[in-house]
Amino acid sequence: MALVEVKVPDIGDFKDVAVIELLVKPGDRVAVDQSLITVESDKASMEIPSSHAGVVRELKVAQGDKVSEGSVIALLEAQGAAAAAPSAAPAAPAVVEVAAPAPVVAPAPVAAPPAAVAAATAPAAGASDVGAHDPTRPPVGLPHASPSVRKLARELGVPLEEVRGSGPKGRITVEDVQAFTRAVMAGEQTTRAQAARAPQGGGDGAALGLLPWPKVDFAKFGPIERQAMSRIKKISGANLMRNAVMIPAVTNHDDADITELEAFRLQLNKEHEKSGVKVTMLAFLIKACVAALQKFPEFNSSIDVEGGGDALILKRYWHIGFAADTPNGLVVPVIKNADQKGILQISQELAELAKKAREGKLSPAEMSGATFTISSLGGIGGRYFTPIINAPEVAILGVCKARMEPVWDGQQFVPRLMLPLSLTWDHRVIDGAAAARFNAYLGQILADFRRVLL
Ligand code: CAO
Repeated sequence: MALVEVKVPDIGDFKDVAVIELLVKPGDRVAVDQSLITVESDKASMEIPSSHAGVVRELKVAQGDKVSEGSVIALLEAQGAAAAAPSAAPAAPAVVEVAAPAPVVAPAPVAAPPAAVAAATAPAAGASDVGAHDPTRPPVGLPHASPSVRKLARELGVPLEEVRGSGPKGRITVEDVQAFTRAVMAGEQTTRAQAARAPQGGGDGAALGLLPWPKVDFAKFGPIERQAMSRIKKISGANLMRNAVMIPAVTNHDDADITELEAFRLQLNKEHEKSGVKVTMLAFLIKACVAALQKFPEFNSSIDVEGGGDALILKRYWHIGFAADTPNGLVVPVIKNADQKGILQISQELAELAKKAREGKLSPAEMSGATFTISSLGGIGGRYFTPIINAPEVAILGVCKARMEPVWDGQQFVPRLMLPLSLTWDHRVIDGAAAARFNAYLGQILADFRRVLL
C-alpha cells in the first residue's frame, strides 16, 4: 500500500474556490473518480474526484478552505494498479451546477425574475418563522446547512447566505428554504440580487421606468401546466438578459456561396468514411471565422472593463465557442486554438464536445476562454436570426440552413448553394462598415478557401 496525495486537478479558470462540502471522511474507502469534496466559486460548483482508489487516511482540507489546481485534498492509502500509477491524470471534475458568472461590470438596473420564483414550491405546512429578512445584510461566512438543504436551495435558486437558519446553531433547514421561497414568491421579501437590480426600489422593469409585467391568470382561458426551468436555462437566461440589455448590438445579414465548399465537404466525408470523422459546415465556418478574426482583430477583442472601459484587449489566440443545443438547454463548448488545427481535427473535437454537452459532461475548462462564438442552426433550418453576443466577447455569428437559390451571374440565373450568415456585433467596439467588411470577407473565404492564403 502506498500513501498518495490526491490533488485538485485542472479546474479551468477557477482559483481559490471554497470547499463547501466534504463528501468523505478518514477511514472511508473510495474508488477512482469518486467525488471527494465539492467546491464552489461564483461561477460554478463542482465535485472533485479522486485520482486513486484506496482508503482515506487524512483529509487535508476543511469546509470553508480555499483551494486551487494542485492543492492537496487528501492522503490516501492507494490500492492496486492505481497505487502503481500515481501520475495518472485525474478525471475532469464533474460540474454539478453552473451558477451565473459574476457580472463584469456593476449590475445593470434591469428587470429579471426573482431567483426563487423560478421554482414551483407548494407551501410547506408548519414551516418555521424565519424572522425579518434584510437583503442589505452582507454575507457572513458560509451558510450552515446540510448537503441536502444546499441541493434543494440550488434547485430552487435560493441564495442560502440570505436565509436565516432556525435550526440548532442557526443551521438552515428545509423549512427555512421553503419559507424563504414562499416569501419571495409572495413579494413579501426581496433577495439581495433583486435589491441590487432595482436600486430605486422598483419591481420588474421599474428601475428602467417600464410598465409592470402583465399579470394574467392563464388558467382562466384554458388548461395550463407549470414547468420548472432547467438550471442551465435559468443561468443562461440571466446572462442573456444582461447581454441583451447592456450591449448596443446590431446584426448584419449576408449570404455566402458555398456551392464548391459543400462539394468538397461531401468528397472529404467520402474519403474519410472509414475514419469515423464526419465533417460538417461548422468546421469550415470555424476556420473561416479565424481567418476573418485575424484580418479584423477588433472582432477578437473585449472591452477592458476592469481597466476603466476605455481600451480594448485584443486577444492573440483564437478560441471559438459554438452553441450546442442540449436537452437541458444551451451550452457553449470551446474549440481552443482553432487557428492551429485542421478541418479534420476540428470536426473530431466538435463531435466530442457536442456529445459531452448533450450528456451534461462538459468541464468548466471546456466552456471557457472563447474569443468569438458561432451559433449554427444549419442542421435545423431557418433563414436568418439575431444571436445575442456572449459577453465579454464583442461579436457572434449566427448561421442558418444553406439552400439552393437562383443567383444572377451577370448573364443568367444559376443555381448556387447559399449559406445565410447573421453577424451580431457590439457597436461600442465595431462600426457598421467593419461588420459589413467582416461578413464580405467571410463570404469570400467560404466561396473560395484559397483566399486564406492571400
Ligand atoms: N446548412 C445545411 N445543412 C447543414 C448546415 C447548414 N448550415 N449545418 C449543418 N448541416 C447539416 C449537416 O451537414 C448534417 O447533415 P447530415 O446529417 O445529412 O450529415 C445535419 O445538418 C446535422 O448537423 P449537426 O447539427 O449534427 O452538426 P453541426 O456540426 O452542424 O452542429 C451543433 C453541431 C452541436 C452545433 C448542433 O448540433 C447544435 O446543437 N446546433 C444548435 C445550436 C443552437 O441551438 N443555436 C441557437 C443558439 S441561440 O438560442
